[in-house]
Amino acid sequence: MKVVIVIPTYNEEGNIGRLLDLLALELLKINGHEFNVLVVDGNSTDQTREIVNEKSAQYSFTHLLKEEGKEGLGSAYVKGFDYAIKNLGAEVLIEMDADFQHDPKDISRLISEIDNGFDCVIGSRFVKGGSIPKEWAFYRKFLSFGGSIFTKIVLGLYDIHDFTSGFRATKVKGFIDKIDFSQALSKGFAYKINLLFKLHKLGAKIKEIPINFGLRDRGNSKMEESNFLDSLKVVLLLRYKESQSFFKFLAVGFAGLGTDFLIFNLIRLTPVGSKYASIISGFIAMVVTFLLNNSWSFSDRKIVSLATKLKKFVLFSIFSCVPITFRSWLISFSAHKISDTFLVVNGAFFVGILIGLIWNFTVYSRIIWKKEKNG
Ligand SMILES: Nc1nc2c(ncn2[C@@H]2O[C@H](COP(=O)(O)OP(=O)(O)O)[C@@H](O)[C@H]2O)c(=O)[nH]1
Ligand SMILES: [Mg+2]
Repeated sequence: MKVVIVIPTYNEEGNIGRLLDLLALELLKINGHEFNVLVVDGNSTDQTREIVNEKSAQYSFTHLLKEEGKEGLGSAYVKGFDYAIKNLGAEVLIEMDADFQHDPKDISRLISEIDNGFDCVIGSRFVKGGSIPKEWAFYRKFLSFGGSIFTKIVLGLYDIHDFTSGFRATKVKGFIDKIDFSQALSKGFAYKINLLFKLHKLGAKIKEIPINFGLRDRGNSKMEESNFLDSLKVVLLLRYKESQSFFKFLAVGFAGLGTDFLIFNLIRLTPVGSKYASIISGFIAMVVTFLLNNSWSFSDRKIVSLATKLKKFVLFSIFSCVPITFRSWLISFSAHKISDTFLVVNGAFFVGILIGLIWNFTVYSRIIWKKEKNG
């Protein structure tokens, strides 16, 4: 396969030349793949570019992509991926730092897991056998490890341990090429969480292999102070976007209840009477919630044609009656079997509402507004 190792740099004159020398030796040892190295330089003010140019005269696998300025790690990778796919025919992309915190010897281990059929392989610091530098100050260890635990819980990705590792290999076809990078939530370091989350959503088979994350060899860290807040923002935004349909569905539910109540009381006062008023208001509320869910809560999977709309509305109405019927049964059952008191009956009422919410949301999102695969 054609593998491109993308290395972003900013003022790495002390490291990049030696890293390319080492890569030249290491890559020779890996059989069956064609390697290129793409250095994406954020307009370094030191000799980084000159050194990369010299090395590319020496090693034909070395390429330099020049950015106009230092625009963040995420930006550098997006440009690098794009260039690697279009100009170097990349089938697998490797993300790697220039400062020897990632051991070039581990590249063969990343690649062999790709060969084993995985779509994304993470050089992980937080699985058995992996490590972060013991020299790191406590707060840095805490932020790094705690950040991954936090991300894992908030995003519900319990099988991933290291969300921000900068050392990963990912297949292009079906994965990187399916991602719309213009929608990325961060231009900085937090793009890593964003990208991994999207790969997971695309169904990528993800494997973590342990790495010992070293100390930076020369030069200083190029990371911005704002990384922590930026990562927090990305994690929370991803969560919100994931659950957006649910929050909107709740709001629509309330709007439906309000409509029902209002129309019921308006019609009740006319000669129609209470009994028919509740049937009419219930039906109108059903139509309103259906239309609001269609154009708002599930707008990404909107039903457009009239025929499908009618068909789905009938389904919607039938399914929506299930929790209402279940709730009345639960209330009368509890009243008979336990006791007909305020607490028991209202307890049953709320349990019924809760189960109804879960039922309705599941049916709406899985059946009525079902997501089309690869759509
Ligand atoms: N092109 C580009 N490279 C960057 C930028 N920020 C960091 N880098 C490079 O990305 C890699 C990781 O950054 P580093 O400073 O080592 O991060 P740390 O290990 O978290 O302290 C290094 O090779 C940096 O030179 C940037 O804004 N643009
Ligand atoms: Mg580093």
